[in-house]
Order: sequence, then C-alpha cells, then structure tokens
Amino acid sequence: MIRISFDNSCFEISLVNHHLLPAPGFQRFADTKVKLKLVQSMANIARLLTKRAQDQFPNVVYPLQVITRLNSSSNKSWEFIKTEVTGEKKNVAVITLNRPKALNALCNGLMKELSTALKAYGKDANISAIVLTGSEKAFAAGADIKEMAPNTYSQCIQGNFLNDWTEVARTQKPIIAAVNGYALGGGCELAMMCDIIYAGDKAKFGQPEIALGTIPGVGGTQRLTRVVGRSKAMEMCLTGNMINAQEAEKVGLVSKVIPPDQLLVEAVKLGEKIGTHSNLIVQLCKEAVNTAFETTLEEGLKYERRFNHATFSTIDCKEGVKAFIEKRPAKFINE
Ligand code: CO8
Repeated sequence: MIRISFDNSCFEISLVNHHLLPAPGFQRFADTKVKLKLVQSMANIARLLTKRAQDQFPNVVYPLQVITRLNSSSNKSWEFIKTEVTGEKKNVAVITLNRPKALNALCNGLMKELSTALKAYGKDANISAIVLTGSEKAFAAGADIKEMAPNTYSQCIQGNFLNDWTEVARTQKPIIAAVNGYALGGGCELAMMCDIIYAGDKAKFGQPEIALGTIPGVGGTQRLTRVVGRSKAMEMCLTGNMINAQEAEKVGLVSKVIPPDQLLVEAVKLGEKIGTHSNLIVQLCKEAVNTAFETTLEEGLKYERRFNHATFSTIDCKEGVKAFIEKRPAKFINE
C-alpha cells in the first residue's frame, strides 16, 4: 500500500489490486473540475508507481483501475448523507440520508451529495447494488419546504427546478429503497425512483403537496399512477392522505414489509443476492423491466427479445449455462 499526500488530500494506492482510493479530505474540493484534475494527476502517479512495482513484482499483472470508493470512514465531509460499502463481498453500497432535525427533508445540498455518491458508486466496478435509506422516523419528509418557499415561477423555469433530482432514476445499477417512517412528497417520489422498495412496518407513504397548494414534481402523479393504478394514485394525490406499509404492499408500491430493526439487514441481503449474478446481465435486465413503464407492450416485448438475444453473446451467459450443466456455482466476470 502506498500513500500519496497532495494539497492536504491523501490517496492510497493498493499494489495488489491497483485501486486508487481517496482518503479523508477528498470531498473538500467542492469544484468537480478540480476533483477530476486531481484524480487524473493521482492516476498518472499511480500508473508510474505501479509500473515500478510491476518491475519489482512481475507476478502482479492486473491493469490499473482508478475508483472513487466513498465511505463514511474515508470520507468525513458529507453534510447530509452517510455512505458505506458493506456485505460479505463488500459489493453493496449503503447511502443513508442524514438530516435528522428536518426529517431528511430533501434540500439542494442533500440532493447534490446524493447525486455525487450515486455517480461514484455507479462507476465503481466493485459495487453490485445500492441501498438508499433514511432514519427510523423518516426516509424523507419531502422536498425542503422552507428552502423552496421563495421559489418563483420564472426561477423554476430558468433554473430547471427539480431537474437535478433524477440521478436516482438514471443510475444503471439496481437501487433498493429501505423505507422506515415517513416517505412523503419528494421522499415518496425518491423511493419510487428506486428499483425495489422494502418498507419497515411503520412506514408511511404519501403525496401531500396538494395541502401546500402545489402538486408533485418528480413522479408523484406519474410513477405512482403506473404502480398503484389511477384510482389509488388520484386519491392519494388529491387528498394528501398517507397510506401505511401494509397498504403500500397490498397495492404493489413496496415488495416486502419488514420489522424496522431488520429492514436494512434485509435490504443489504437483497443487494447481495442480486450481486451473486452478473452485473452486466443485471444491468440489462433492469433496463428491460424499466422499459415496461415507458413504452407499449409490443415495443417493450421487442426490446426484451433483443436484450435476450444479446445476452447470448456474453461470456457470462455461456458461463451461467455451463455452470448449471456442470452442477457448480457460476463464476461471472461481467463480460
Ligand atoms: N421541509 C422542511 N422541513 C421539514 C419538512 C419538509 N418537508 N418536514 C419536516 N420538517 C421539519 C419541521 O419543520 C421541523 O423542524 P423544526 O423543528 O425546525 O420546526 C422538523 O422537521 C420536525 O418536523 P415536525 O415537528 O413537523 O415533526 P412531526 O413528527 O410533528 O410531523 C410530519 C412529521 C407529519 C412528517 C410533518 O413534519 C410534515 O407534515 N412534514 C411535511 C410533509 C410534506 O408536506 N412533504 C411534502 C413537501 S413538498 C414536496 O416534497 C415536493 C414539492 C415539489 C414541487 C414543488 C413545486 C414548487
């Protein structure tokens, strides 16, 4: 392990698997361009050092891989979230919304941090699934009402208000929402941007925007309607009434209701189970399922068929079939 210090930041390079890990302080560089430049410089240094190491240890043949692995111990500067990598194979990332005094109200700062973490985990080849959770009292009680109070129509239009919220829905890796407590307004919409929702048995879902004189802005009238049907979505959006976890399961909004203290454990287990498969094929499968929400049945079936055909060109499909025939676990390489 080599440690490099640079401008108050410290990076660690592992010569075994050639990972370049940012150590505490990395996130202090608020300007993304500065961060990128820094990472590139560090990557160049890492390559040089790796070359030297390879001369000394010729058996080390893996190519250099640069990752930004974020976790709460190596990254102390998140203000509104916590991150950690967990699971037996360290392949499940957990992002915890951490703004307890405001019941995890989704302010701009929180959404920016969430996007940054999701992008980093999205690029990290070691991560198979991401779990998004909150506190026992609130997954998220909605957009930050106090922050958005001064919004004007022209500012919303010109600043493309809420456009930055959709990183969750753009993430290619599977995301599991583990919802305890309130998931209201933007909080319910955030959960619905995830691929699977597990709920603690005290969870409450709702779209109360109507009581504030506004309407949902990131999927409350669209994703909710597609999931629970028109009548239920209409009732929730027009009254602002909440539904509990059991009802949410009944209408198909959540896939499982779990005792609150077991929720995260079960969500991580689910991520680990997904992580036993080929990340590549999981990604295709996620895209195929999501296509069902975006197109006609005929188009969706065509899409699915083509993806199915494409899997036959992968090494992982050959390996999966071979492993079945040979009665052994498959060893997927995501190729
Ligand atoms: N925004 C900002 N602060 C919040 C929010 C929020 N969404 N929710 C709770 N808080 C704050 C409270 O103000 C309070 O702070 P303080 O102690 O400083 O007064 C603290 O969190 C604790 O809240 P409560 O004391 O209210 O806790 P209770 O246990 O009594 O009640 C509830 C919990 C029922 C969840 C209650 O807090 C509540 O009703 N919250 C608001 C829920 C809501 O309406 N959410 C939807 C927001 S709008 C939205 O998400 C999308 C809008 C997008 C369109 C915008 C178009 C302009």
